[in-house]
Amino acid sequence: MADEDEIDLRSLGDQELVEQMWDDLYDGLADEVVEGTNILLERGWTPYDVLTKALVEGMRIVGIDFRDGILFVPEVLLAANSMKSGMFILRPLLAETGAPRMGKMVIGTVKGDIHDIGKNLVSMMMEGAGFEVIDIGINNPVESYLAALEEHKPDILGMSALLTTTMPYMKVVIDTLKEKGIRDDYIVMVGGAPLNEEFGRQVGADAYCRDAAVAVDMAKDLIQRRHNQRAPQ
Ligand code: B1M
Repeated sequence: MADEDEIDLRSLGDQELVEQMWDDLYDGLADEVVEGTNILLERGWTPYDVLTKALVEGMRIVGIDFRDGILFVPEVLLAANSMKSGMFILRPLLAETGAPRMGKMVIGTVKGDIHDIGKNLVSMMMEGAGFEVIDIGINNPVESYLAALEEHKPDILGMSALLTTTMPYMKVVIDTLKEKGIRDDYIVMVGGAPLNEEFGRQVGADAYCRDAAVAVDMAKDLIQRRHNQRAPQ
């Protein structure tokens, strides 16, 4: 009986398929999200379009119902895992642009915060744009950031936060860099849904990034400016 109810994703037009993928992501159906991702790629969609129009938009819808108390943590976790299954397919495709090496970034989600989808997406897009990315994961205390900076000597430190309760921790990290006299050794970029430009300025970051595409543009721009500043006149 269940088989009869199953939708043949290949029989759907592009828009219908994308909308079905939003539903499948909402329902946490990872296999279906993977199949939809593959079908769109076979139809010539760019990995970036699949990512933004199918997966990110699907997660935006999940976010609304989570906020409104229609979905709860277990369901949202399943949705997040489905999204990650789709991202797993897109990651190598986004990374294989053959772009020249642009610089190095250490990125992590701040202490107290376990949201990682946005951070992972930024990592993928940065890799695709030619950056080397060291992802130190979630729930990072200042010590983890310091250790990663010391070990990898990146050009950029990226921090992500999705909770209003965890975003102030970015200031703790930046203030610690200042205390140690190493703040200006790095470009500091911050992002996450509850942040904005004003917050970025207040905590002393070099840039607030609304999304992953903006993060890439900002990173390129700031690296270029640094090169120009350091070039002999
Ligand atoms: Co959480 N959660 N969650 N959650 N969750 C939010 C953030 C929330 C807004 C939902 C809501 O109420 N509408 C709300 C926060 C409210 C607030 O702070 N005011 C919330 C809450 C309350 C919670 C819990 C407290 C729930 C609970 O336990 N009762 C709990 C907290 C756990 C913790 O961290 N300690 C919790 C747990 C979870 C799950 C584990 C179930 C799951 C996370 C799974 C995972 O990440 N592996 C989850 C999810 C999935 C969400 C929502 C639905 C989706 C987040 C997401 O992945 N978005 C989210 C609702 C929402 O954001 N609308 C919500 C998609 C992603 C692509 O977007 O992360 O914004 P985003 O990233 C973007 C940009 O922000 C930017 O680029 C990205 C790509 O374009 N960006 C950067 C992000 N980081 C960047 C870093 C950069 C640059 C750009 O560095 C340079």
